[in-house]
Amino acid sequence: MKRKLLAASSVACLMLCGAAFAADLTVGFSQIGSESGWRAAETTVTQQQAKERGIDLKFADAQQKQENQIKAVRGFIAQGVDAILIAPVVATGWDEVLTEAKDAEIPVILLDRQIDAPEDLYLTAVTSDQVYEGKVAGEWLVKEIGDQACKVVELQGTTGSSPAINRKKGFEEAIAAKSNITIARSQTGDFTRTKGKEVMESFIKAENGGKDICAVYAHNDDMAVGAIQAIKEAGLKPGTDIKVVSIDAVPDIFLAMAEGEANATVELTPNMAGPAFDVLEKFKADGTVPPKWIQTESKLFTQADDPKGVYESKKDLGY
Ligand code: GYE
Repeated sequence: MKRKLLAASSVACLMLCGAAFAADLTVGFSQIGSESGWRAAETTVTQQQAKERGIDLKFADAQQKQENQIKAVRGFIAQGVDAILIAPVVATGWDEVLTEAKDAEIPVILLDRQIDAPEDLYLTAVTSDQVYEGKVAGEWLVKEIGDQACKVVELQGTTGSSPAINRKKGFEEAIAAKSNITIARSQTGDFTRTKGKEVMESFIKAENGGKDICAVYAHNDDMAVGAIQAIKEAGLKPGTDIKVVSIDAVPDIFLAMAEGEANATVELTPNMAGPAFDVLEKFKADGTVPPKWIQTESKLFTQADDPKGVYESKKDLGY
């Protein structure tokens, strides 16, 4: 009788324990901070995704500092979590702490930014192709401007972060063959509205009150929104006197587009955690090793794409 019960319970376990195991995962998430609307949405979506899957998510906000991220990751290792998600603020300086996670046999998944480290130090990275995003933005401008002479000012993302490095590179590649388009000024606005506005004000001052600027390329929408404000305060028309192209596709940029004040954006999904948890659950259940890079889509939106409608469809999605 006892034996039968045991046999029956192990069959039941075979069927259910896998699912229960996946449902019992504890995952640490080292988030960068909340510098942008996109970042806030990513945090919300990650929390929603964890909840839906019964994952216990330990959240740590690094307030833009890599040292805080390293501390958080060490904390997660000490707690013995089942996996760690990191949105790495900068690309370098990760080898040591990732080796510690590897030694503790805790898989690490990178979210939304890439790093310069040996690939065996993390399970996978869920990101967009950031060089491509820059290219899409640059190609849009090339088409828009034609053969007109065009001085561009660039608002870079956080210095040393993979999106800042790659979005710059992609844009430069797209305009390389066009001698009429030049990047006159380029500076970091740290992915925030406030700094985007500040830096744009200084660009405007330096470029004949903004009259010499033909377009602003911002590495994210938040900086573009800040720049739009600066352009208006200088008495110029954003979207017309100065074209505005950026990346992320957050709801607010669609409002600006609907007003004719922004011209184009490249969409970045805030749902990096969904694909990350999918592969993590498989990895934990049967050892399936995911590809090193899970690439999310990048789609161009312009004023022709019903910005008001897109705004309505996006505004409740955790932004
Ligand atoms: O585009 C920006 C941000 O890491 C790709 O980080 C991400 C970027 C995103 O805060 O808004």
